Amino acid sequence: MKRRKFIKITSVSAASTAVFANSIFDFSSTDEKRRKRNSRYKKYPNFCEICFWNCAGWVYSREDSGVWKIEGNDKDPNCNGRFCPRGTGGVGMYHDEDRLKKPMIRVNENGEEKFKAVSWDYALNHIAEKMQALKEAHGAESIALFKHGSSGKHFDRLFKAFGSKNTAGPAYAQCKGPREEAFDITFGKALKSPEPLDIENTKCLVLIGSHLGENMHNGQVQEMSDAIDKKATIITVDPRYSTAASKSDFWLPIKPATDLALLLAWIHVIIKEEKYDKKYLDKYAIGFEELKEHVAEFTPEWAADITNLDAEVIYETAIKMANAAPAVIVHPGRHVTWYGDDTQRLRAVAILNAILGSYGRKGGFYIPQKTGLPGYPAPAYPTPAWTWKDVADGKYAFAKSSVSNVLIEASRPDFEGDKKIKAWVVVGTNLPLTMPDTNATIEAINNLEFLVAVDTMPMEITGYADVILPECTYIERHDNIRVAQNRRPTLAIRVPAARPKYHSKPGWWMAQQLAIKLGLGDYFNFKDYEAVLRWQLEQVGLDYDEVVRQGVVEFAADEKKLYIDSKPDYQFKTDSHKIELYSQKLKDAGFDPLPVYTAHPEPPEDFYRLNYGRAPMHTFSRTANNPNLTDLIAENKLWVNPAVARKWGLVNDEKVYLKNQDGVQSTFPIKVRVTERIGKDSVYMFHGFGHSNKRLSRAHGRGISDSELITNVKVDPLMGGTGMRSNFVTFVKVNQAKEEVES
Ligand SMILES: Nc1nc2c(c(=O)[nH]1)N[C@H]1C(S)=C(S)[C@@H](COP(=O)(O)OP(=O)(O)OC[C@H]3O[C@@H](n4cnc5c(=O)[nH]c(N)nc54)[C@H](O)[C@@H]3O)O[C@H]1N2
Ligand SMILES: Nc1nc2c(c(=O)[nH]1)N[C@H]1C(S)=C(S)[C@@H](COP(=O)(O)OP(=O)(O)OC[C@H]3O[C@@H](n4cnc5c(=O)[nH]c(N)nc54)[C@H](O)[C@@H]3O)O[C@H]1N2
Ligand code: SF4
Ligand SMILES: [Mo]
Repeated sequence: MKRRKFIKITSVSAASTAVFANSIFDFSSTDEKRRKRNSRYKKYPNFCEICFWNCAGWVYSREDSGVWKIEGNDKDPNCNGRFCPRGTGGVGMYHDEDRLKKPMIRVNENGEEKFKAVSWDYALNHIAEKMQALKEAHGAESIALFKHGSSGKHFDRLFKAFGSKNTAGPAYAQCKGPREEAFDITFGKALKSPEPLDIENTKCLVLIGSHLGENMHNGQVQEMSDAIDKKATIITVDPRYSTAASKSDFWLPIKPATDLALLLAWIHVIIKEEKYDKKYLDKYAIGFEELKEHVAEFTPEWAADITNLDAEVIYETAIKMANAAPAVIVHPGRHVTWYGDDTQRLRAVAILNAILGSYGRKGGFYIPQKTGLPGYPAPAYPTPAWTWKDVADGKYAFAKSSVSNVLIEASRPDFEGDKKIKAWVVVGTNLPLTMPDTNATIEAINNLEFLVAVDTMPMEITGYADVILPECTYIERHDNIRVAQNRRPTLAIRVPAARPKYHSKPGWWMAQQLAIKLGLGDYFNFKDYEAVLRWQLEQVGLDYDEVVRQGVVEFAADEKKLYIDSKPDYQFKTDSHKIELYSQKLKDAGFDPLPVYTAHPEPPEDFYRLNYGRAPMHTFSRTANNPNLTDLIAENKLWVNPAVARKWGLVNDEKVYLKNQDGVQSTFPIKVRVTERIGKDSVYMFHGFGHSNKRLSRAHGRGISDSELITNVKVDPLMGGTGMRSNFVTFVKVNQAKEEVES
């Protein structure tokens, strides 16, 4: 596959990308010069941990001068040899002088709480003793593990051995959970990551709030860029004029929270005009007649009233999709926890794709291919007495993964159930900025008996910990082999390119040492992680050293398996073995078997809906202090429509505080950016800023954290996802805030 340029973000950030690239890599030099310079460094295979696309690449490093750069591996289908700016800036995570350096424990000296540096042995003994005592007093289940990213897997093993399955991450109930369940209900299979979207071959791509280009899902952004070159129709539905909207043939500036009405109207048009894939549905689907009847009344005119879109545009875009079918993708999105009825909205997305016949078809959704590796041997794991499901007590029956917010509920002082969570181990997730309603998270934390944070940086979560364990970065450690789904199966390996800086250690080592101290060493019966990887690869006939030389191992793809056309007897993994347009399963559980639009509250007068999204040059809160990336964007700004700015007398770069519908005011102020790209009913900001940990020298106090203003959380009754977009804010001018403090 050829290398492609990324879609330029905006003229400003594109220019800064160029500056950034030149300053680190000297892209301007000739290939010959680069080859010479590269040859002075040793290259080590890795896969990027700056986001969960996990692109495979090479880290260039030298014993004397340390880590120099990281770049994509040409053989990797997740990145095709190109990293995004965050990925190339990833070396900044290694170099960041604010990194956690030593294990620390919270002590109380003369009435003052402080962190004290301790030895690894001391810190780990302390944790093991606490875990053992909690297990004896309340059961192993009373300790929860919150995790995100590669290191979480090592602690997962520890927790299974210890006897707690109360492990959860934000990548489900705060992210793609509703989508996974909607696709599972409809097609019998969750989409997983990278999403198997055949954007490369599509003739029509519909983005509903997926802000590709700002959301830098590497391979998808590259394929979208290609699709645009190949004149595919791009339809973007977003209340904000996003980067994707600016590259689209149709931009539908929908009224926020009304997407389900649009989706139902699109289904209506395609059925009414008999543009659906009749042959495909006859063969593969059930419930078409019920669907047809259900959407009969959802005309474009009906939806136009609700969505503030033109009925003609709704009609025209439906026909465009149908004419491209089956080479059409109504993008399922990723961060989809918006309004609490998200699984139903994503059901409508799944149904729309189904009637277009795009699932399992060229230019639509391909059937991903993946290989496996045997797990490293371990004794049988004990069965916990209870899990999050018992806490939820029948709620969220459609959740197939653990729901983080349920475990947080069970940690709160006002939790009345008998299955209480008493302690957390938090690995690679910054819960105060990640979970909606920061204050509620902190209340839960304050009620804990014990909190361990495993992180690379001093973050909000580490500030609340009793013990902080400094992990080395992905550049300095081994981890599990990446087994990614894609058009062809691949494996990618991560090996250390440098010794861990300071006194940091890899996550696998911490989990192993804790296991030994807890008498669970049999579950971690290996010398080091290299030995684990050697063993695993050997089982499938691969040689570790050769895999390290290649970085990525590709397996032959079975082209026939990619699309279902070549398998006439294809069976879906639903109960009926068919695509379930109408869901009896939902009906039996007391939910709408077909998606129904319900109106969501609107902002009161002088309030604006709080909209948020991705900073192209950052990943959540994890990169906010990265020296390479703060060079590009150091803080978030508040997008305000010019009419709203006029009304409030706001000007560009003026700082304001925000106050939400529940009276919660932001800790820091944010600079205003007056722009036509956001409507009059909303304001917009990047998520991941507004850090309150003073040890983040570049990120502290820069911008606002959206999470603290998201106090109205609409939980999805099907699977527990936390809808975060029903919050409204108003402006508090800086001098007004001062007056309030003084009076
Ligand atoms: N308000 C709001 N909340 C959101 C979102 C939003 O858009 N707005 N997005 C949601 C989504 S989609 C997701 S997926 C989640 C993401 O939520 P998180 O995964 O919690 O994301 P981060 O805020 O980046 O926190 C990651 C933490 O891991 C640490 N870290 C980075 N690398 C390593 C490592 O190698 N080892 C260890 N041990 N730690 C490491 C970082 O320093 C940081 O503290 O947030 C969700 N929450
Ligand atoms: N640069 C960068 N890229 C990332 C990440 C990152 O941190 N940084 N994180 C990654 C992760 S884990 C995830 S989950 C994905 C998330 O990426 P997406 O799934 O694309 O994210 P969302 O936050 O759902 O989408 C934000 C967009 O939704 C629009 N929007 C807001 N309200 C509505 C509405 O009511 N209707 C419609 N139609 N649109 C609306 C916003 O204006 C914004 O453009 O990004 C991934 N990519
Ligand atoms: S998309 Fe960018 S940040 Fe994410 S894994 Fe790939 S290179 Fe890293
Ligand atoms: Mo996510």
